[in-house]
Amino acid sequence: MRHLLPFQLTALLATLWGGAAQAQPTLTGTAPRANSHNVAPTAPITVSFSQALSGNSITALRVFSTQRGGMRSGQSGTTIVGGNQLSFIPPTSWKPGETVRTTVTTDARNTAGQALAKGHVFDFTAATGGNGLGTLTNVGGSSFSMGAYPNALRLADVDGDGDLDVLSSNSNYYGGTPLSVRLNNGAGQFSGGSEIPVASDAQGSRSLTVGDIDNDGDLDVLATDNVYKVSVCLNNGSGVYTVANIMELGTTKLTDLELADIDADGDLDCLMYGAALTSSGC
Ligand SMILES: [Ca+2]
Ligand SMILES: [Ca+2]
Ligand SMILES: [Ca+2]
Repeated sequence: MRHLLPFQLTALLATLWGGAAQAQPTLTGTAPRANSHNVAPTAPITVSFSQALSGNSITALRVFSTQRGGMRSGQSGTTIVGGNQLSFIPPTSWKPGETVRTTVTTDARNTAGQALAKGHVFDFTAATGGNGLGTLTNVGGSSFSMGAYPNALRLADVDGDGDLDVLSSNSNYYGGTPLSVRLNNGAGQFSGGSEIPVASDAQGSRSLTVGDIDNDGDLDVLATDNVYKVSVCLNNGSGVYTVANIMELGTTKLTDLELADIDADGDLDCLMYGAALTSSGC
């Protein structure tokens, strides 16, 4: 039998080591950290990985505002790859107290083309202003009309002008319209008479949620009736909504719903609850 000399063995091991498959990249940290509160209004989002990323990994970072601009990344701001970090720099401040939802998808790849093993989702909350003591002061203000008997309210900048507008799901015991939108003039005064004919039963619309479900940079609306229907309303960017779809979920007697990227693939999914728990992709 022929024996390998020591230098020959060393060369063989080096060859084997050099040919071994590189591990997939892993996510090692985020800034802001998941579930952080009091995040600075203009804070960038930075995700760190175990390896340097390829340049086309910029599509892996998806940033969803719940109050302004909907899908921020890819629509506004700048996403950059730098070594083992992927960052998003917002062009406008986060809204005070808003929840920002972030997904890192498996589009993140190392320079050898290997994908992140699994997607990752994290949220943070932007800092609020004021004195931070929870003291509210009545400064007067004006009243305004929504549809009759609102069941639920949401604040979001639906027309993209930088101020928060208001939406309500309404009962329609007396024939009112089930979903109302009122626009802010920037000074906290609301006007307009936009009424959206979402699906409703005898008790109107029970609840609503806001998110950018078509990834075009504006905030869309999902609204439930009181039984089993969910209306999908798409925004034209100016706060004008069209009912694009009505989902029928069976006899679940819906109570509330929420949008979040449940499967970490970069789009918002919808979780609804009522008499029975039902989840559905949007
Ligand atoms: Ca607005
Ligand atoms: Ca949208
Ligand atoms: Ca998803």
